[in-house]
Amino acid sequence: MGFTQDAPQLAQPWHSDRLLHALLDRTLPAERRAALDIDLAALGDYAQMAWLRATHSIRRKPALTRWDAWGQRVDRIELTTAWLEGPQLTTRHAVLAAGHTDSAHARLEEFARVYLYHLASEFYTCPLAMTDGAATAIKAAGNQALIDRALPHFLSRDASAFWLSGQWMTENTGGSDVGHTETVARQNANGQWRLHGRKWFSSAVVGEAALALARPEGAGSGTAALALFYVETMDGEQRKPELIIDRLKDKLGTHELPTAEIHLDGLPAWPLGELAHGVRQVAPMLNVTRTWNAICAIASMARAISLARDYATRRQAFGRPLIEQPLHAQTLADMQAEFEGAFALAFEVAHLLGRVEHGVAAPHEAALLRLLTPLAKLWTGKLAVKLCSEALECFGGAGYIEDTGLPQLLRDAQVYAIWEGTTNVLSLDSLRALAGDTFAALRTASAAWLDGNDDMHAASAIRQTLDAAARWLDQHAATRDTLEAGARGLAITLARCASAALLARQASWSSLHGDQRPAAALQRFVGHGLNRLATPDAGNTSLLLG
Ligand code: MFK
Repeated sequence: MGFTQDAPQLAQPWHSDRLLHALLDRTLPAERRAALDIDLAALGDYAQMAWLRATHSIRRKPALTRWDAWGQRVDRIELTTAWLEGPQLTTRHAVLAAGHTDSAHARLEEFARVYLYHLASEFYTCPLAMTDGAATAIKAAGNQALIDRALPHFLSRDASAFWLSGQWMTENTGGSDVGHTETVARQNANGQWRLHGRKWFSSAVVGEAALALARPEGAGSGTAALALFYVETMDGEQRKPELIIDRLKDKLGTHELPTAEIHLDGLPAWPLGELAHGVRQVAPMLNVTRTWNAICAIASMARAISLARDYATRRQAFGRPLIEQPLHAQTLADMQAEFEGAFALAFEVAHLLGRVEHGVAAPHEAALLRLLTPLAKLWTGKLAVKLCSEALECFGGAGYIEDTGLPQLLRDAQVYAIWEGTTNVLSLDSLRALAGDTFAALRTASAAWLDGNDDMHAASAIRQTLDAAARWLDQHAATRDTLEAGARGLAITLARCASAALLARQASWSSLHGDQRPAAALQRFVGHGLNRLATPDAGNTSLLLG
């Protein structure tokens, strides 16, 4: 046989991840940092094994069997191997439990695990994210009965006691505009609430519980009249008959994730709090799942770059390895710099979440967290698609071939920009977050992150871009349509400024420890430009769309 090309090899994701090591070394007290090693090493081993397993086996999808041979409705879903391994693995390594321990570092320690585990999980992280979000929303509601009932299961370190929770919001009437929710909650004479309606995207239908938005019978229309309910889906081993799975979705990616369309036909439900303002009550859940989204998006970028970089050392073209080809090296370095910015932002959101939840945040940090959460979600979602697409090109034609395992990276990455709110929905949410003095919080934080960094060019570019963004906001504050039309440019500009300032903070620390690579990433990231502000021309838009 003639020439055969070496396949890309995945280095052990924890041992080879200099960014995650540097972040945890910088941030965590020594004893907490050391205690993390066992779980992170095990999750890294699992990730490496799962990549090998996936590239050596035929990919499977979950299958729904609705009726058994004797005519009994069963709605049984067969899951893929990684999903079957999920409960054992994640409870053993405390993936969710770690985020709810009594420490300001809890969320950082949780999301370090999520980052390493995500791709191996085949998006079992999706229902995990919702379970984490449900635990957070139930705590925020202060509903003691539900805290006692559900949290020991959601946060269990024992697979046999573990429950997954869903997040049932989306309906085909409303989509992102959940104010159009048609699911109705009816209360019977005994005081028991029951839900009746149809949920259009249920990503954790195999779970044991869910939080669902519904309109109490007789309540008015719109968002404020919705209430948030807790439901359980199982009677022992059997799914409750009031929960009917209509079908599994046929999706572009995330094939292993059994996303379902469901009917609720009187499913018993318990309100989390007041029988209104359900979106306000579910917001803590949304902000947690959006953080998961950002961390999982950077995990996809890390995987794509790791494989592309390894391949560049193995593949010879035009007389030398790809990594020695100037344009190929340039492309990889550009990807690396963008990824490092996104990594810094996503993990800052995770760490801030822990600090705010444990009451140790500085006064401006709660507002900062509120703003950075949608910014991180929307920008990392877009960037994951771009970098995974670029990574596939790094393999030439092989990147387009299914059984290399590479196309799945791109297909799956597309979901980060869509679920949990599209880029535009999140851009509008960042406008909501900018109400009040949130912009000042970003300035205060950026100044602190830049403190001690000697890259004057980067510091000045960040300050100038923040000034330009503040002027843009002032200029358009009174014209809502212009503000909304430019919201994406504003959001990405702020995300890039925050990321650059965070990169500067990491670069200062790493330089002191002899590593100049974060400083190089900062220089290159700023070189790509921070300012994405655009002042929309409404006349031009309507001409083009006319
Ligand atoms: C592997 C990664 C893991 C990821 C898991 C993925 C699971 C995927 C499954 C899904 O895709 S689930 C569906 C996801 N759907 C969405 O994310 C909904 C998208 N729509 C929005 O985000 C809308 O902005 C939203 C429905 C939240 C609000 O729209 P409205 O109807 O215009 O509500 P309004 O009146 O602006 O806000 C209601 C209240 O919520 C307000 O508070 P008040 O009642 O006190 O005035 C808002 O301030 C508050 N609020 C809204 N968003 C908030 C928030 N508060 C805090 N944080 C937020 N993000």
